[in-house]
Amino acid sequence: MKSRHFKDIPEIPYEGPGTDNPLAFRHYNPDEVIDGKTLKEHMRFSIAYWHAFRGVGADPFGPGTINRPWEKGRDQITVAKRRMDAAFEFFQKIQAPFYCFHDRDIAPEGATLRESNKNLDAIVKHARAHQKESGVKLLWGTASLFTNPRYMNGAATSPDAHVFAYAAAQVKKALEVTKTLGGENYVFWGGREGYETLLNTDLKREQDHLAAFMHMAVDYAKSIGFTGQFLIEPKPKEPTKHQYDFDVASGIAFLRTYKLDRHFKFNIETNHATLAGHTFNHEIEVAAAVGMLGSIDANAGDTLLGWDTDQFNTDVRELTLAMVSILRAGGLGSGGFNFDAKLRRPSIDLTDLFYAHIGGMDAYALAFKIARRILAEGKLNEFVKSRYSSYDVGFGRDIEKKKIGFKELEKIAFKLGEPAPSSGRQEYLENLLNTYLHG
Ligand code: XUL
Ligand code: CO
Repeated sequence: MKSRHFKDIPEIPYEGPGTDNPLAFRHYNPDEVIDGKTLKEHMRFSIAYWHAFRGVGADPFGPGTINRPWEKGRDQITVAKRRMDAAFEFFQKIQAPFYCFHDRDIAPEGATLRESNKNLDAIVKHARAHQKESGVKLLWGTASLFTNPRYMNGAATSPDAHVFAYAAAQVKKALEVTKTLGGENYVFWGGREGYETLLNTDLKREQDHLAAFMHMAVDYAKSIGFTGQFLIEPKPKEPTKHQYDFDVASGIAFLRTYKLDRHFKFNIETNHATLAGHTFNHEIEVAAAVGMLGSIDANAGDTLLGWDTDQFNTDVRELTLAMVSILRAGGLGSGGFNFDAKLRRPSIDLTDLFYAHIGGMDAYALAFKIARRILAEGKLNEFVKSRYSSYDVGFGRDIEKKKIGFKELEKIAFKLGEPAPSSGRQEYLENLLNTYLHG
């Protein structure tokens, strides 16, 4: 690998928990073999192109603060290629095996759809060469159906069929390039697929249109031989006041209503979970319960703020709980942990990009190791199992096997009298969790 854009920063080494080198991993040892797989293969970390390489630190009160040296130049395609060179250098130095993008992150939008497609083709060619050379792979692709003003009323849920058609053409192309680049998944995050006011909105028609759009995507993917996993990324609000894919539960209802559930799993984002009033862990469990846990957008919100702050997550307790659920569900399959997280506005240095990802990767790797210990020792699982053990035998088992009804249960209730309550032991379990986290 030629070191051009991050000359002062070496490949981030693993130095273990004792190191005082801030540009080293303390817990993420990519080459460590656990159960026949390296930690790199277990974690499947991915870098989000839009934050790491298109984020400039702008907010509603002021412009960007982050100026990257590779952004200088007039010709947009030349700049896009140079930016991608920097991105692949970063992916390798941070030892992330995957990246993710929206079509418009990697290539500039042109004056016409044809021109945009042409730009995309040029950059995809460049990406392909980089992927081949570096071994870095595409975790998922997606289309930006929310940035351009044409999508201000939504894309698939726009009241204007012309906008729907334009969005369809864009997703068609995005599916093609995701396939070309070997993308393992394709994500639908419904940015602007929602409404601001019901005064101007036909909610039923909009949801019908969204479902029709997804069926078209599934059909088209099949026709071109794209075998990646489709993922829905729920979010309750922002940019619209009400987003249709509110949370995992409403996503399941939507997918089942429109007979799409066979084709989709969920990409769960921590900050979206908390915006929906749930914990990260809750969303994972809801998806896992129906076999629809797909991938993770790894970030964190701020408990005091009501918007999507997309911060790097260093909360090992929260991540350990999430990891226990993910491992119990059998892992993420073709998914991974994608750092959909951005630097704070004053974090303007190149080293900040490294510190941020090192912190996130270490926190996830540590949580993974702790969760494995929790599951191996089995105390938590045993407690939960024994809490439900009355359903393993007798009439409890008959309830689960649907062999019994109200009449028989009434007889049992008369016979057994008042049930004896048993403790939920929450405080004991919280203490137990702390022994894994802090010894
Ligand atoms: C927005 C968000 C998106 C998706 C991809 O909140 O999370 O970046 O991850 O469109
Ligand atoms: Co996301």
